[in-house]
Amino acid sequence: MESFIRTLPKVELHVHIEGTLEPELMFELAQRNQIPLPYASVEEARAAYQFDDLQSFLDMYYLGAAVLQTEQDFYDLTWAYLLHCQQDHVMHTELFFDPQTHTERGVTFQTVMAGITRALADGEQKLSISSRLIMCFLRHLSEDAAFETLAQAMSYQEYIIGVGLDSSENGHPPEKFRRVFEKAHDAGFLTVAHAGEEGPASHIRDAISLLRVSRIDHGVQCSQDPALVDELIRNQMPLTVCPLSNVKLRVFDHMADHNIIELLRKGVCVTINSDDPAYFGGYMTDNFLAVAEAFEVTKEEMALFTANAIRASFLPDEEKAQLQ
Ligand code: ES4
Ligand code: ZN
Repeated sequence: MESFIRTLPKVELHVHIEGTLEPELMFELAQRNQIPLPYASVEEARAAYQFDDLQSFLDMYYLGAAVLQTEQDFYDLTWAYLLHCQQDHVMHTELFFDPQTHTERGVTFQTVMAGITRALADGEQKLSISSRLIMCFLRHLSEDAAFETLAQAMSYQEYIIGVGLDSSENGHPPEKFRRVFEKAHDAGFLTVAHAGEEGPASHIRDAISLLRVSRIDHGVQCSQDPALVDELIRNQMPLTVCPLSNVKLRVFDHMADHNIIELLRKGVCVTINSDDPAYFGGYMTDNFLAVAEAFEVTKEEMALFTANAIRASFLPDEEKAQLQ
């Protein structure tokens, strides 16, 4: 099973590029840009990655992202992630980026876009890894700030396939961004949203009905509402589940308590993803292995995660067919 999983072709649909910043690169960029870090060493940074919940992680994630300043920094970050994709047999990836994390610090939207898209173009050319980019609004910031960010994205529609919603879920329901998502839809963006990670199942229902999402990011709290699970099965609404993330952020106490295999066997279109691999202890292969170790699963079931991810991807049908 282990060697089967290592070479299994994979598709990633839920990864925050800022969450792929390994401590080694964080220190290199901190030095390059003269940014102070609260850690004395790479080892000390890694040791600090113990979280009680989503917010305790987000505080550290925004702190780490502060070392990202130049176009080259965003290139280096994205290229390092793509090398992990190559190692893990990831054929296609759909990445999130959080422009507000950077524009709030005075780094321009253009700087962020230029660095990420240059690396993704190299990934396509040199590594044959296809990709799409999804821009996330930080839900702890205002509706107005999201509208401003959407306005900036309008000039980059060639590079941004959709918009999403991330950061602190509790206290910031989908409803807060209904009008922003309406405008994004009108402009031709696809939409996704983090929902039912820590927050209630009602956030999943509201993301579907109010934000008209094509996928739910996480969505594991759907089990609180059996009628919702039935609807997810009927509609084949994809869930981009992140197993190691959910254990690190204490959504589930142990991997054996996770509901991903139960949902898969019921017929929900669940996928496996890495979320913030530099902080949660692993990339795609590590997430697949963690699931296979915690449950008695067949190779067919593990391959079904890839088949689901191909189906749930934002690629045109011809390109989906080529991945199968
Ligand atoms: C995130 Cl795990 C998670 N949840 C919500 N927002 C995020 N941003 C980066 N990682
Ligand atoms: Zn996420």
